[in-house]
Amino acid sequence: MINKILKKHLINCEWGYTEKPVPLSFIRFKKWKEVGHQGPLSYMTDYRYDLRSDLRKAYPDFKSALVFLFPYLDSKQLLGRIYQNPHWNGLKVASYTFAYDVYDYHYKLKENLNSIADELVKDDPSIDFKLTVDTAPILERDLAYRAGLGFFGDNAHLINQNYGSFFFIGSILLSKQLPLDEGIPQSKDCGHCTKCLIACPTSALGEDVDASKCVSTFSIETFKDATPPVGFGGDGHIFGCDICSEVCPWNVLPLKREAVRSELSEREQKYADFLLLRPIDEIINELEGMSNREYIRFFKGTAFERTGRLGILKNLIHYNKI
Ligand code: B12
Ligand code: SF4
Ligand code: SF4
Repeated sequence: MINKILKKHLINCEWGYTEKPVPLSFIRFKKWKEVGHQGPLSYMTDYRYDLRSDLRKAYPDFKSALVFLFPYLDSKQLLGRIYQNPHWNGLKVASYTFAYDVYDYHYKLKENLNSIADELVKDDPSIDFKLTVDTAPILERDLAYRAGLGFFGDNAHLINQNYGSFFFIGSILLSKQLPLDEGIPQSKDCGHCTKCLIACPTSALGEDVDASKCVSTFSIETFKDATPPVGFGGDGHIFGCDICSEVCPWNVLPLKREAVRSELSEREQKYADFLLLRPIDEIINELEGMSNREYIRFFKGTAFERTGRLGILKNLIHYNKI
């Protein structure tokens, strides 16, 4: 039954199953916090820090989890095409922002997970569940690792042998065990490669990710003016950063397999036109002339809503200074 439900709802998605509530890498998270690598991400170290040590702290009824990988290789390819447009202004955005027709993945994944969970409940009304996509205080990469969905690369990503690392992780935590085999955690398979460590523009990668240096932290998680990490903007990324995934050999084949679309949808065109296909000064002028409310209206439901007008403006102004 469960296999039937999953087959019906998931095209092009890998999933795994685990009954283990305790992360295998909490000690790494602890070290990360101790050396201050959370930088300004206070939500990682406040009262929610300890909740990440055991899934039962965030969801006391936990008995098992279905974990899903949702690839966004198509938006990576699409942005690659946009960057070849003769009007491209040299700016880059993380490819997850253009996934799901430029709708925020949090909503899209939850819709998808909800429809699966609803069918599980129909099948067994006594089952309770909780959906988790990014924001819950759990170590999601570790959960996917426990579900046998990949290994940890030196870029800290969970890497899946079929899909590489351009995917989101979303899960359904359940109050019952299911008649499924548990995934088996996979050992690291980076060989002698050090590409991501060398390519990171801000030297944020080492034993872990120093979030205070990561371009993503500055450009997506910092809403007011701040000093950018040394190396910011060098390659054009002004909203998130794809570099440590882009250079990873595990992404070469999955990207090659992905068909490249020639037409952009109306929404893709709208946001590409605004951010990527006109002079940067023009964007800055328009953002400066907008009210915060107008910005939110324009970017409603997209990943760009997160930083607000001032957050993205700060990224562009710092980019223009380099
Ligand atoms: C905070 C956060 C960030 C912060 C901090 C990043 C970080 N690495 O911690 C910032 C804003 C910088 C960020 C950036 C990005 N993020 Co982010 N982020 C998160 C969040 C909310 C928490 C991550 C966390 O717990 N960090 C704590 C540190 C210590 O954990 P970590 O770096 O992931 O390292 C773990 C593993 O690598 C592991 N590990 C490493 N080596 C080894 C070896 C062994 C043997 C073992 C057992 C474990 C192990 O141990 C660590 C602890 O679990 C998660 C969602 C979630 N709730 O989990 C998304 C999440 C990790 N991010 C995600 C994405 C897509 C990104 C970006 C690619 C976005 C972008 N394009 O800009 C970048 C990539 C940066 C990078 N190299 O990690 C995805 C990752 C998908 C994947 N394939 O792994 C997640 C899971 C969101 C989601 N639901 O899809 N992110
Ligand atoms: S996302 Fe960019 S800045 Fe952050 S660790 Fe990866 S390469 Fe470095
Ligand atoms: S780029 Fe190389 S070292 Fe980095 S995660 Fe990929 S395989 Fe591992």
